[in-house]
Amino acid sequence: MERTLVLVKPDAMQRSLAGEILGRLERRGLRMVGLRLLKVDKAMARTHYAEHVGKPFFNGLVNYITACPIIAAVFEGTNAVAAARQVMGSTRPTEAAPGTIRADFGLEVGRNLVHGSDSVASAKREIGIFFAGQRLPSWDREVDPWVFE
Ligand code: IDP
Ligand code: MG
Repeated sequence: MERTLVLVKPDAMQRSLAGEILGRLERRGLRMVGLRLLKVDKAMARTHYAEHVGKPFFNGLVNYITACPIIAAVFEGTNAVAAARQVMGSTRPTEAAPGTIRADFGLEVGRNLVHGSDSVASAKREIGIFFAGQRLPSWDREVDPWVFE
């Protein structure tokens, strides 16, 4: 069982696509185990995107991710890291496969709607940034959704 960090980025929030995006990941079979609405500050953005420091798009990326409240979610499931990125599609929306979030809702790499951790190690690091000190709940006692006791 893996966990991955998903961000519904500001363009998706402003376009009211949060439910659509979380819904696609949910319907794939990934389980939500963490959920937060927050406004990312510049320091948090720089920490989260540390691997991109010095790249030409870095300042734009920080301005983008800090623009308005976003949703941070942790999804859990078999190969959750790869499964979430598969639902999202390639970084550049015009190279993403039809049926993926990035292809279906956008064109611009700088407005690609969603973030997903790129490895188990990245997921661990990023969940630590967005859910610091929080105990994520477990799904170990599910009820039968069709039975009322
Ligand atoms: P990923 O989000 O698919 O993992 P990364 O290469 O890690 O892609 O890049 C992080 C984010 O930085 C992208 O999702 C996108 O928002 C932004 N980004 C990446 N490359 C460019 C670019 O060439 N121009 C503008 N923004 C970019
Ligand atoms: Mg990345």
